[in-house]
Amino acid sequence: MTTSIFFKMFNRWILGVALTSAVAHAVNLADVCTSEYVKGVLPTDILTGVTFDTSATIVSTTYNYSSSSSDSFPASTFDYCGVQITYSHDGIDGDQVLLMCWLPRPDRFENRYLSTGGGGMAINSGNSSLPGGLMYGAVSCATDGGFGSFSNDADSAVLLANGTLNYEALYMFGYKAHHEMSVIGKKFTRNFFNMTDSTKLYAYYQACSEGGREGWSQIQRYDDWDGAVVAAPAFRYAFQQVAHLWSGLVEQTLDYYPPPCELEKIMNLTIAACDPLDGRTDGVVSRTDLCGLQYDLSQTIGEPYYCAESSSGFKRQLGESTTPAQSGNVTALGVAVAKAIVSGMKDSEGRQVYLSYQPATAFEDADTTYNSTTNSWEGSVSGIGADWVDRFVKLLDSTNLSLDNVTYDTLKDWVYEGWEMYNDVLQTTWPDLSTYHNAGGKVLHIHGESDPSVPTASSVRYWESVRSVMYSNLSYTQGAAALNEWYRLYLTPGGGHCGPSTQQPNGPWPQTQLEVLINWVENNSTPTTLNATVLSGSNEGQRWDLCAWPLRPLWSDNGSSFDCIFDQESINTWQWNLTAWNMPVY
Ligand SMILES: *[C@@H]1O[C@H](CO)[C@@H](O)[C@H](O)[C@H]1NC(C)=O
Ligand SMILES: *[C@@H]1O[C@H](CO)[C@@H](O)[C@H](O)[C@H]1NC(C)=O
Ligand SMILES: *[C@@H]1O[C@H](CO)[C@@H](O)[C@H](O)[C@H]1NC(C)=O
Ligand SMILES: *[C@@H]1O[C@H](CO)[C@@H](O)[C@H](O)[C@H]1NC(C)=O
Ligand SMILES: *[C@@H]1O[C@H](CO)[C@@H](O)[C@H](O)[C@H]1NC(C)=O
Ligand SMILES: *[C@@H]1O[C@H](CO)[C@@H](O)[C@H](O)[C@H]1NC(C)=O
Ligand SMILES: *[C@@H]1O[C@H](CO)[C@@H](O)[C@H](O)[C@H]1NC(C)=O
Ligand SMILES: *[C@@H]1O[C@H](CO)[C@@H](O)[C@H](O)[C@H]1NC(C)=O
Ligand SMILES: *[C@@H]1O[C@H](CO)[C@@H](O)[C@H](O)[C@H]1NC(C)=O
Ligand SMILES: *[C@@H]1O[C@H](CO)[C@@H](O)[C@H](O)[C@H]1NC(C)=O
Ligand SMILES: *[C@@H]1O[C@H](CO)[C@@H](O)[C@H](O)[C@H]1NC(C)=O
Ligand SMILES: *[C@@H]1O[C@H](CO)[C@@H](O)[C@H](O)[C@H]1NC(C)=O
Ligand SMILES: [Ca+2]
Repeated sequence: MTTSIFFKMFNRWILGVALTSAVAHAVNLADVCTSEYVKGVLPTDILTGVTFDTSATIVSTTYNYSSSSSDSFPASTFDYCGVQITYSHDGIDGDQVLLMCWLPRPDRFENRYLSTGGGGMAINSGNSSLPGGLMYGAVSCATDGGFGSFSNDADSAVLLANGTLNYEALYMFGYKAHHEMSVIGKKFTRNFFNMTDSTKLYAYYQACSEGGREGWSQIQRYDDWDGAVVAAPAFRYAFQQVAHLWSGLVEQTLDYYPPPCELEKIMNLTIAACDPLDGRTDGVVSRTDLCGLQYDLSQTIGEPYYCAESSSGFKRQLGESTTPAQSGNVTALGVAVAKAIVSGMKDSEGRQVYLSYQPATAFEDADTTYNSTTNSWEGSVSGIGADWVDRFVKLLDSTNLSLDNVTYDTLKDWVYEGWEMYNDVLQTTWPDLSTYHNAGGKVLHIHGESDPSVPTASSVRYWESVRSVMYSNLSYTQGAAALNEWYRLYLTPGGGHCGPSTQQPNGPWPQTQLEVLINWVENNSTPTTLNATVLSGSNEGQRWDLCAWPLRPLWSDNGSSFDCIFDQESINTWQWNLTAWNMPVY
């Protein structure tokens, strides 16, 4: 037996004794958080076609790091070893991918690994998602996707020149970078902590929005994780990004650019009218489906609105004019714009192209801007929608897409082009999750019911696609029950995009989502309902137990009891019939 094998076995023996006798001769963070130790445990042979630049490894120790409370995890304080890993893909000149991993103190390590993701067009959230894993004893990592640095977004890397895609960057963004990070991060974790092959390393994922899409890109292909929290995923990408342009195009087509205050008033009145429909008047519309069935936005016509003058610091610095005070009465045209937005993208023949935001949601994509030269409100183009059409559909390095001459059919064409171009890489709606499911993987899928950026119905549509594809031989109720054994979807009443909404601050948010997932995976404790809490405002700390789809919430006994009920008529409102297509839209 060679010396090194002897040492490995000896170490395992020592570790085994330490674990069973629970008298660990504690290894300090300082002992192992050194450049030499880290370089020695990098898993340099784990992936074919990948070469590590070991010498570029950066290692640093941080003590008493204090992480404040966020929407996705509570506050915590911990020590960690920060490791930046550098690797490249063989055969690509100048290629360089960075991973940032935070490793817990050895006595705080709980045999867990966590991958984290990005938002918008970013594949990471800087270091800001890493504390969410450290607090549960998980090594936590983020990737830069190979886009040049942790602060470079994918859209800055995806074009080599006008007309020429950078396919490596595209596929790294689409799904490749996350798979590589999980494979490397898990093995690195095992090596760093001297885990024996027979010791289980629990692997997790947690992210929202684009990060939610990234999560699904893995769940649809691999079995790298035991569990994943995916919130408000920006998937069905070709539809999702073009849909951001719908509100602006509705205004242009109806030739009415409502002052933001007018749409805000329509939303406020909708929230007030629909709040009690869920059985409790608490400022939260827990049943946007009942709102859509029972409230007609026309009832807001003629109601007076007022918003004081305002300005953002940014605009002030540029010496631009502030947003003036706005007052008036809600107009029939304003309501027509709001109704067209809520009824979703249609083509020129009125056929449904895509689904939309729920009633009682902010009209974020519809924001007009004030022109102080003409003293009038002008349309603006959604930045992320423009970015998508310019760079990914037209392949032009430009971000000033204009809606001039654009019609409802143009949007439909852009959806179709993007769908065909990126069906295998960014669309991210593959509905057969057998690989992940057969390996025992769990999914906790969360979506704010009043999300103004990724339509809540988008998540419902995907859950239903998975149910109908994977359990096609079962009845609706049986299929739903079978799916809920391992993939559960929770809509969060009053919730906005990746957190509580400012318009319904009494609404809850499932802050301890990762802890719930860990308990489900490691202790088989199924979250029949999902623990959520009101995170601010007058009801701060109030506990809610969120219902798993397809059950819907309803307060009874004058708002004292919160039930989860089956309501077919409400479920139907979430099932959009996309009649513009002769292809299935998963
Ligand atoms: C971390 O905080 C603890 C408790 O406040 C303190 O005892 C310890 O000295 C601190 N460690 C460092 C390295 O600052
Ligand atoms: C992320 O964490 C690492 C390790 O502590 C640190 O070196 C780096 O500066 C952090 N990045 C940012 C943007 O704070
Ligand atoms: C792993 O084992 C090595 C000895 O081979 C030891 O130096 C190191 O401290 C151990 N690492 C941990 C995290 O316990
Ligand atoms: C909408 O409601 C919010 C919260 O009550 C309030 O701050 C805002 O001024 C209202 N907007 C309008 C246009 O009335
Ligand atoms: C709004 O309606 C009220 C009556 O309800 C009317 O007195 C007022 O002039 C209207 N304001 C505007 C700006 O049209
Ligand atoms: C405001 O309107 C004027 C006149 O139509 C136009 O020239 C100018 O570009 C507009 N300003 C902005 C910021 O769009
Ligand atoms: C790429 O296309 C955009 C939009 O047409 C144009 O503004 C830009 O100058 C082009 N870039 C190059 C390098 O040709
Ligand atoms: C878009 O931006 C490019 C430069 O990036 C410029 O050449 C072009 O004129 C702009 N187009 C419009 C419609 O503003
Ligand atoms: C819109 O169409 C008109 C008439 O065909 C044309 O003159 C104009 O250049 C077009 N605008 C854009 C931005 O394509
Ligand atoms: C339905 O199909 C699944 C997957 O193919 C299979 O495991 C299950 O036994 C089938 N159930 C019935 C009732 O046929
Ligand atoms: C529910 O979540 C809150 C924080 O949002 C947490 O304080 C509480 O311990 C959790 N309850 C359970 C039973 O997990
Ligand atoms: C879609 O069609 C089905 C069957 O025709 C119907 O039950 C459902 O209500 C429709 N959904 C919507 C949102 O219109
Ligand atoms: Ca309510």
